[in-house]
Amino acid sequence: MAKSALITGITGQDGSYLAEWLLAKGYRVYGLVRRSSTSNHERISHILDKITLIAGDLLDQNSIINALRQSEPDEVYNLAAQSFVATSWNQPDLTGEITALGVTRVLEAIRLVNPKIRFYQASSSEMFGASKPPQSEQTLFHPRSPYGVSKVYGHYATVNYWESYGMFACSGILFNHESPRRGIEFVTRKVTNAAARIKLGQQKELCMGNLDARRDWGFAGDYVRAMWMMLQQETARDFVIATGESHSVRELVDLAFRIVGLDYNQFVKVDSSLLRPAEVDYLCGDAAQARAAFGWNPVVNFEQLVQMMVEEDIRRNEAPRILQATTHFRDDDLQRRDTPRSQYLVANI
Ligand code: NDP
Ligand code: GDR
Repeated sequence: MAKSALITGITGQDGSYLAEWLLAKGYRVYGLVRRSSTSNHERISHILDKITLIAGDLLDQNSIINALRQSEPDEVYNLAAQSFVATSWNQPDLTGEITALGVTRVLEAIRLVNPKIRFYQASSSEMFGASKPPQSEQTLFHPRSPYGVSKVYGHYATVNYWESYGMFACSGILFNHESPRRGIEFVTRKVTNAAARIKLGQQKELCMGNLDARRDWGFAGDYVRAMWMMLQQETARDFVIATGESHSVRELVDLAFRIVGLDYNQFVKVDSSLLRPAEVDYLCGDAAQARAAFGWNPVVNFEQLVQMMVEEDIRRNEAPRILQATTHFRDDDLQRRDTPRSQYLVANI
């Protein structure tokens, strides 16, 4: 019988790529989605007829238990989070509720419903924070934001359920990974979208924060493969997933503007209000253990990633604006597999 997986955070960047990957592997795919007054299924609109959405929220224990009972999954991928680091200083309480305690709620639901379910937790290189590169599974955690602190909680909650109950619970410590589906507030999309819009004459300048921060940026499509591979191992174990190459935000900006034939110095301004209260200066991951254990390697490099994102942002900004229609549906409508719910209207506004 086909395996089944439940993805929390299926409407996000990683959730959409992971759902595609699992469908291609023959899984029955379920996604936990929270209620929203407008539809937010853009990233999964092309697979809505192949997946089953279940209404629920990481803030609500019962809804997670219900989702597990309905989907009867072999594997749970906990990707849901308040994932934007900058927002975590403005909403530390909510970030902790979702990104930290939400992990306990999912683990506890699994323990109650079926402790044999395999569990993947989306841990983050933000947990390393101030620790010097290269960062590996042996590097000390020193988080620098309420988000990073919450991810450390989620990481150790996962370790604890494995140690306490022998559950197959593990974490991927993933470094930054991007794609044309990345949220517009994250630095890569903000930059590639601005480069495209400035090239097309739709924007005049780009205000940025710290240009000297360094990140190890990979392609999200490569990273979801590693999530799945981790749950196919014989024993639960945590792995760092990274490219091993680090670039500054300035290098990112320079490359994106060169791709559209422009000099970033003429358009980019530093705005001190975008600087963070505490910064993670230098991330560069060492994924040697994942390479040795299951042969994981990234396929897309930094230059190809930025090129792909700039090209897609040019295409999107050139096209007539696409508006997603607001559709109203009941929770049980969400679970019908046959009807795609996202309808798109095209308008020239
Ligand atoms: P996104 O921000 O794109 O997606 C986050 C998802 O979480 C969305 O589907 C969102 O739903 C959902 N969500 C937020 N709050 C809740 C809630 N209370 N209940 C249920 N669902 C909720 O993140 P990414 O796809 O980029 O990242 C996936 C995971 O990996 C996150 O946990 C992130 O912290 C972690 N991570 C990401 C890295 C990266 O570089 N992308 C690197 C390392 C870790 P909605 O659409 O309703 O907002
Ligand atoms: P990060 O990603 O905080 O690493 O977390 P983000 O793209 O937001 O920032 C990367 C670096 O760029 C600097 N920066 C700016 N960032 C944003 N967003 N906007 C700006 O204008 C700007 N100018 C400079 C930031 O200061 C930072 O140093 C991401 C998220 O996906 C997390 O969920 C995930 O866990 C980590 O990556 C790994």
